[in-house]
Amino acid sequence: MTFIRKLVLIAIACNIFGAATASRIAAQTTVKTSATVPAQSAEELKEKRLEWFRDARFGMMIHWGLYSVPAGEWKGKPIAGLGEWIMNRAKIPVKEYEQLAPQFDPEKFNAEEIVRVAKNAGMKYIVITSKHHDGFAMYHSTVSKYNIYDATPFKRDPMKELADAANKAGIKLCFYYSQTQDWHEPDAVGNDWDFSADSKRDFQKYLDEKVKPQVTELLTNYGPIGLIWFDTPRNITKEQSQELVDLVHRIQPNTLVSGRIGHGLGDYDSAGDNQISMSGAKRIWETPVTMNDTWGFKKDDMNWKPVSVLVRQLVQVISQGGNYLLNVGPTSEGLIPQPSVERLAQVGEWLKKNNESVYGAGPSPFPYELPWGIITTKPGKMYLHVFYWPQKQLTLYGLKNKVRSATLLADGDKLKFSQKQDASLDHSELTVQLPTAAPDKNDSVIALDLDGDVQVDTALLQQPDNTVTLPAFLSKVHRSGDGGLRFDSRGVAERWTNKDEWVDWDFKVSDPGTFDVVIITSQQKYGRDWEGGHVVDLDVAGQRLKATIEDNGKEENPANLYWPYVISKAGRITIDKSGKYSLSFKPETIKADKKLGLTLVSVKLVPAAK
Ligand code: FHN
Repeated sequence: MTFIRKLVLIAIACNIFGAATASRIAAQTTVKTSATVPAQSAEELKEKRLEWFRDARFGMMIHWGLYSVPAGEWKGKPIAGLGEWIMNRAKIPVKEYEQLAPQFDPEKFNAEEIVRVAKNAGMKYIVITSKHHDGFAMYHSTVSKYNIYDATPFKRDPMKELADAANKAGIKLCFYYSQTQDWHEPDAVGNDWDFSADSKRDFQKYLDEKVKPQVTELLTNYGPIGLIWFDTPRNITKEQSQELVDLVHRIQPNTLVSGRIGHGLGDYDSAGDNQISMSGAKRIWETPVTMNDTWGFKKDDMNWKPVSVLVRQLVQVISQGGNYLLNVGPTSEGLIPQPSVERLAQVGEWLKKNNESVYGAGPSPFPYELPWGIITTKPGKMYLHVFYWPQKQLTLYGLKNKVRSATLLADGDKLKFSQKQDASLDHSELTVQLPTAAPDKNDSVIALDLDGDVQVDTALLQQPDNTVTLPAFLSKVHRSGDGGLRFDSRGVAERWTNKDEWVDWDFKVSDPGTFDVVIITSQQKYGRDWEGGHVVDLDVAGQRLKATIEDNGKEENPANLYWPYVISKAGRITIDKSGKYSLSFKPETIKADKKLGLTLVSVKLVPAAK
């Protein structure tokens, strides 16, 4: 920041905050930025601020703002899309949208009750919209009168009330803040219906005059803040993202900055909305998830996810080393919708019985999911989360440890088990005897007590149901030129438009036979878009197949509900002997009329029906 800009900022601050705040900001601007802090201590500071976040695992996101008043309907018409996007979707002029403020009087807002619901669900932090893209501050801001205290009849500061309640309950309070999109401001991003797209915008002015002073208020007036959840980086430059990161860390060195600050400058990675990673993420990460289809309240959105899906997603995120941030959208009265309250209570019930397998638990030692579910770990312990309860017994391949005991976590019942090793194939097998009915319809957890730290065969193994699944994220990618193929935050290969890029895998077969080869691709984005017609060549254990990617049926994945998988049949092959094999997958032609190209979730070898 230039000296002149600092002076301007201080002058502006004098006008809008009064002298005390201005001198505080002036003092802050003279503190060294992180660029001058030695690299090691910056890393140490980051590790320190990540401590609570690593343990938290489960948080509540709250999208609450003026948009809860129209609740998805404008001038008698339902507006498609997300509830909090109504101003943008219906192109509501600023002056009209502002008229929602006098109608917003959320008298039933009860911070203690919200915190109680979160705590009872097992959540450890709350991230609430202090300002979403509509630009309306949900706290008493002195930067702009466009805030809940000054512009509504409510005349309370809900963020202050939440800060007090969260503090009392030992829950971390965190603020969502939309740093680029602000449809109320002519210099910000997003509103091209009031302020024409080609009108001159001074984004830096908006950053200096609204964003930075408001973020300063949020970090100054509400006690310790766990993190600032910046969102939609859009056009922000790396320097501007860095300015915000530095501002946050300067005021509260222990406050985290979300991955969506942009340019990889966040303290942790944010997955795409509702995207649950199936691949081992390298950095600490978090995924935000809606409980129905919207974030902000919409009166006609009744598409509530069942508790089984919420539990499964939570466990899946944890088994990949991430945090699960589950959203609620309170009404204009300030109430969390009842279907959300009920689901959170049930997730909390499940967690109370199975918390040992969640909090403090590490990721699965296997790089892939298993046919019946997924795994979390602790030193000397493995937790089998069984979503699909097998008949009579559950078999696990590849565990090298000796198992000392197998216990149903929810009721402490001991289960019988046996183990076998085939040294010639380097193949190990554990079989656990099961009661007929699943003890928990959402997720029954079997705790294995092991003879030491978990050790497994991480090669791609044929599974006890005899299928071989080769996930795209575990393939070796052969790049060509600049390449385009990348993996989205689910672990699905996308942007594959260059036919010279190809992938292959090595895998182990323990039970040979005849297999149908199936290619799983994925619909993309919320538009459920998909492009087929690509021709691919496969070499499977030395046998050649040519296949066209076409829609031969769908497969739903409860962890990633919004992107159904598309099944394409590629043909049949036979493997005569157990052993190690490889499969290569090479595009011959890729159709990219919609610019989506080829996607790839996995290639599967499924035992052929006899
Ligand atoms: O545009 C926003 C959306 O309204 C919502 O806040 C989500 C939550 O992750 N973030 C943005 C879209 O990714």
